[in-house]
Amino acid sequence: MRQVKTAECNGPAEAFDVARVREDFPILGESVHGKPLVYLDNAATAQKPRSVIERVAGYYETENSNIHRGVHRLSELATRAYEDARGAVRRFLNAAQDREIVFVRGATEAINLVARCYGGVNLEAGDEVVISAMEHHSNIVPWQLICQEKGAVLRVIPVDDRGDVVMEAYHRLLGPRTRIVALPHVSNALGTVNPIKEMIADAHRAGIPVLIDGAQGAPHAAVDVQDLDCDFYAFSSHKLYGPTGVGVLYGKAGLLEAMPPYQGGGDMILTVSFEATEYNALPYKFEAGTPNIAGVIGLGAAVEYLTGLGIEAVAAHEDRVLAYAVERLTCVPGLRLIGTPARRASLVSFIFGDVHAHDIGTILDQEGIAVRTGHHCAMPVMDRFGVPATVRASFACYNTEAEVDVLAEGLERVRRLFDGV
Ligand code: 7TS
Repeated sequence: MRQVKTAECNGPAEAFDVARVREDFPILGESVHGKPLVYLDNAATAQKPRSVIERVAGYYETENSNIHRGVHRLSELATRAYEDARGAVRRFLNAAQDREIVFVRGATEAINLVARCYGGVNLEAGDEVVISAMEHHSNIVPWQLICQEKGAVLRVIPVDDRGDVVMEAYHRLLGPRTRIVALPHVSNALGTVNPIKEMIADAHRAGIPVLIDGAQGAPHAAVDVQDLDCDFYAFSSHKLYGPTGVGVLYGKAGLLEAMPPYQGGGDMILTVSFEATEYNALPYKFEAGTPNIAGVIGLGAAVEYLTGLGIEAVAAHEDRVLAYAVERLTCVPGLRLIGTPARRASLVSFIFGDVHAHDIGTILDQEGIAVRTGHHCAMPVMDRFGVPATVRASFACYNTEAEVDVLAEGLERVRRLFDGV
């Protein structure tokens, strides 16, 4: 991720062979309506490389067993593979300890866990939770729920016309009643990369912990939770080339230790009697019940895949494609970008004349192009920019400038069908 000021179209990076990367993803060979698939909906979910697909299949074929409880061989294998994935995620985030990595169902569950277990014990009537005006609903509603329960107040950092948070307003919102700040690393609706390191430091100066919603961040940038010094970092496996139904909550050990469990059940206990239950150590205290074992192991393979490509190389490649997309789309008459932030990553959102986003998406689909249309689960962002919906093209390691050209040509087809737009 870097400053996107001028577009560059330098052709393939020396260090990054996108044609070879594409061969790792079987689905990219598919046709849609007789056209080669152009998959530009990666912010919703990324495609899976063969190594992830084969790892999940291999688990079911040779290791399938429940974890942590068995003395038999298969259970040992499955447990080792599951815990190895935790180690891979720890290294990926540069967390200090494996026990700071909690496997959950996804970013949504990670945020709900923190809202309920941290917010549940730290919020009182009149306390404040600070979020931004560019949140995905999953970093709004969990906080609304806990605020309503506790009589606490949700405070919202405004976003300027470019789609950047207004830092002076943020600083004003950090007050004596602020108990937690929750921010997106990257906006799923605007593509804004927030200055999270600076914002975390600002909150910490006031003694306030920070949760980063990294659903759109972790797949596109090297994340070092110790360097960022964030208190919590949440992301989903499926946006990072891994399986659905699994995600990660990173939390500083001290904070996780002090929080009550999220759910009760097997594996999260040491001893149970009808009088009292002693909870298990981290991270198991937060992993009640049989987890998504195959999903976690698949996530481990996805992290290894991305690390093998080199997250910096992937980010540089994506930035190049993104800069080209911004330049190309800016030249399309009648097209208006929604969000022109100082730093952008991985996606562009736009409207095109007065054609409804869904119509655009349907016409593009006929050309084999997958984009997302709608409010992107970020209705307050749509309100802020006065639009009901946008078209969003979002990029991953396997996308190319040639695919951006196909998108631009698809938009010309929209123009012809809608009589000049
Ligand atoms: N936070 C952000 C910033 C997101 O973009 C998403 C999903 C989530 C949280 C929730 O992730 P989940 O895996 O738990 O559902 N965003 C999108 C999207 O933009 N289109 O589909 C899902």
